[in-house]
Amino acid sequence: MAGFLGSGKTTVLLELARRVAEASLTLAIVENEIGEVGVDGGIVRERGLPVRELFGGCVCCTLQTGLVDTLRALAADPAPDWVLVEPTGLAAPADITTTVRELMPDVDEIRALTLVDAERWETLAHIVEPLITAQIEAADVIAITKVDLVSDDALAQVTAAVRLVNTSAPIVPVAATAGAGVQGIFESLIA
Ligand SMILES: Nc1nc2c(ncn2[C@@H]2O[C@H](COP(=O)(O)OP(=O)(O)OP(=O)(O)O)[C@@H](O)[C@H]2O)c(=O)[nH]1
Ligand SMILES: [Mg+2]
Repeated sequence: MAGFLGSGKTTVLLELARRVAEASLTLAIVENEIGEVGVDGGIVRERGLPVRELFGGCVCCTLQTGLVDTLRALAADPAPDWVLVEPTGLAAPADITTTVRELMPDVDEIRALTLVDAERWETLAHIVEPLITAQIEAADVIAITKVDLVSDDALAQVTAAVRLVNTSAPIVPVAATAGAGVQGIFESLIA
């Protein structure tokens, strides 16, 4: 799962976790925390979900071996059907999927879900364009989040801009605080 800081990753992750459980699939969550305190890990744990936290860097670069070690430990525990990984908002998902693919050949499927913040698209697409572009390019599924906060025109503009960068991934509009659209993400991920 990728998406800039504050784009809605934890919110979507919790909603996705519910759907995974409803489908009678087992799940583990890995949170890559910024700083010393496990903010998102705490939120996930409060919901009664199993979570492991990785501190002190980003799983897309300095913590790649930490992520693989954590995934190996999960796989032995016994292996869950799904592992949802929330990296930091600065992560490039291609680096993560390449590493896991190379070092963990037993993992059946790896899907990159990228979140694009509709409300802050104009701002972020300018300020951090290379990062946002890399996140969208690497995505197997793209969720445009916070659509409840923008007009239909603005949503159409973001969708068109995202489609130019990634011509094939499904694009799902989402208002995750209300749970809307998350079923579409789940279905696209398992398709
Ligand atoms: N209105 C609205 N707010 C949302 C939506 N999704 C997330 N938010 C809000 O956006 C803020 C950030 O959401 P998070 O889920 O914490 O985002 P994140 O990407 O995990 O953030 P970091 O882990 O800090 O990078 C929170 O205040 C959420 O309640 C949405 O679909 N609609
Ligand atoms: Mg988060």
